[in-house]
Amino acid sequence: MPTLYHAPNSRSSRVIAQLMLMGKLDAVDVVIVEIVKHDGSGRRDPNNAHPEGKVPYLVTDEGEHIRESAAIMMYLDELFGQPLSPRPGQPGRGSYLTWMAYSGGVMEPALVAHFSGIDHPALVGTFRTMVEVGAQLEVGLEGKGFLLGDSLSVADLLMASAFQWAPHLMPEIPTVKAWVQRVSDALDNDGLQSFESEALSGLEAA
Ligand SMILES: N[C@@H](CCC(=O)N[C@@H](CS)C(=O)NCC(=O)O)C(=O)O
Repeated sequence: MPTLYHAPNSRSSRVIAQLMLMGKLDAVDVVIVEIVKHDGSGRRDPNNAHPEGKVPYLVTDEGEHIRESAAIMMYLDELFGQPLSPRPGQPGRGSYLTWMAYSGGVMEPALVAHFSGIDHPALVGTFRTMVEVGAQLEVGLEGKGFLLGDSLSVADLLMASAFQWAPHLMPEIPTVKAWVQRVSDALDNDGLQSFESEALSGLEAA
């Protein structure tokens, strides 16, 4: 069974949401760990196998170690029969890969620069800003319910998660806001919330 290192209410929560959606939460050993938060609270958990103490982190049955949300989410989707992404050669595959890479390669740096209040020419030159991210999402969602068309994919889970946890960073674009809501509606929010509460209680009791 793969092992997922997870901290409640963090970037690894989107992996839990994905596993719930696929009905595969029981097929993964979830190790709940603490992390150091931006405000300095928390701690680096010795139980976390991630070399920098981050989450999410996945160790596969073959003993491979996978870091970065996009890689972990793609791996789990593929491991469980690819219910949430187009296979190679299928329509939407290129778009899927694009959004998965764009999430960590462009959106995350732009998002962090935005909420940190950093406006440096090198950052803007390399990643652009949240204005361009919003515009890309608006174009990508034109005439579609989800990023790849009518059905939800891992790309939606990954890309929308940033705005689910930080609604104040959501672009003021009706199409984008409606899509984030659609993605939220597709998730088992009650299930996720009770999983996270239980995980938090476990950490507090330890
Ligand atoms: N790009 C990485 C970011 C991972 C990341 O920064 N996770 C945060 C949790 S939201 C973390 O583990 N922080 C603890 C730390 O930086 O020590 C991913 O998406 O997997």
